[in-house]
Amino acid sequence: MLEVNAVPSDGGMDAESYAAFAEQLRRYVRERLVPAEKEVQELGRVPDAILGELREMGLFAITTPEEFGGAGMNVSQYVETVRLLSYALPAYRSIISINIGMVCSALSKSGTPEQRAHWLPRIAAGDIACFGLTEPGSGSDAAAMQTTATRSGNGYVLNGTKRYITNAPFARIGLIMARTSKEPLPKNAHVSAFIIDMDTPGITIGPPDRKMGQAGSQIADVIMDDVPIPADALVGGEEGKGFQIAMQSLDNGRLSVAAGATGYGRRILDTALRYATERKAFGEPIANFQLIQAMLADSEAELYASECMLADAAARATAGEDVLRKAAATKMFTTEACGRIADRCVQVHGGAGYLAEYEAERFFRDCRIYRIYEGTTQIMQLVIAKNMLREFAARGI
Ligand code: COS
Repeated sequence: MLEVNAVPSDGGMDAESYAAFAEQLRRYVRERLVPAEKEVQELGRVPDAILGELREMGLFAITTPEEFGGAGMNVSQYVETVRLLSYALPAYRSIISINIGMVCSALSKSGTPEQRAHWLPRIAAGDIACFGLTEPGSGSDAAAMQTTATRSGNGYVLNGTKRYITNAPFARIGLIMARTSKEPLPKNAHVSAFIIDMDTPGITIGPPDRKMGQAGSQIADVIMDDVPIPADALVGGEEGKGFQIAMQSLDNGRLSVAAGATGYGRRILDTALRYATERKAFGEPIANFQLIQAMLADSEAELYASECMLADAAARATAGEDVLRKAAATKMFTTEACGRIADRCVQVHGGAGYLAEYEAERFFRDCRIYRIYEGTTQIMQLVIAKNMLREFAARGI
């Protein structure tokens, strides 16, 4: 059973209000979101009634500063909130986290005061946002994007296609990365970030992609054909900052994916535990058998390690530390661990684990993407190693 953890309150909501919010969320997840999972999967999206409740509870505004109508949570509180939410179907995290974890964090860190005042209250009020970095020809190699933002009159014109864009079918706001220079520039300064209204003429959304798991979370192409946008859509008001802005959002997004994998991992382990105590073989519950216990114990140890890494990386980010390397390490470890836990959950279920009728099969499919999106495990390895080597070169032995 997922407990609410004590989290640092520095610079965020006061500790008592956060604890009350987290306890309310923990109950809501169990009593409302988990029972509604079947409906979300069948509908293929989070129903409007639940979206309304999430808005009502302020979940779209958890990290928005108080001056713009939000709760002003710090990174630790945000990450703990995502972990608690992720005890239920991943579609709930997807719809909240792209808004607040990626778009809101990019605007809060890098937006001009006017951009913050215009967009943050909209996100806080529940307008859904999407994050446009990946393209048909560039995923891990994000800086090789082909989408262009060409100066035109007082603004820009966007052309290109973004792919696998979570929330695109419902998004009203888009953070779109595009080239403002045809030639690649050092430090990827050919990339700029733009914050736009998704109903701008020239934008079309492809049909939702069919995928392996995470039913209820939708991804689709965003196709931009001569999309006119004003000059003040340029995030931070300066060209060339888009790659940095995207990478900073990804540091936050990677902690959110790690929180997703850790929260869902706890749900998966609880399900395996329940099944092991209910299912009988050789005249007794299979939980009595030591080889089943080994799978449960390995999963518990890995989840505990995940929870500790997540809490530590988030606390460091809350304290203002640059967590690039730790966010990558946390994303890598927690998502790989979640995959192993889901695999063991299937194994504990035996033949039933292979049937769609049991949740184990769905968990196995749902968590596979954690190791891929917002940076694959292999990209996490590169980020960790590059930064270790750089630090070593700077400090010597
Ligand atoms: N925060 C702030 N700035 C950052 C940053 C971060 N986390 N990471 C990079 N930058 C900036 C820095 O200015 C950096 O220059 P320095 O390293 O000299 O400071 C510059 O960007 C270039 O960074 P880097 O050299 O690491 O860029 P590369 O072109 O080598 O690309 C990878 C690095 C492959 C790690 C990057 O493209 C990446 O993370 N790819 C995965 C993309 C991804 O996660 N896609 C999923 C999409 S969202 S579902």
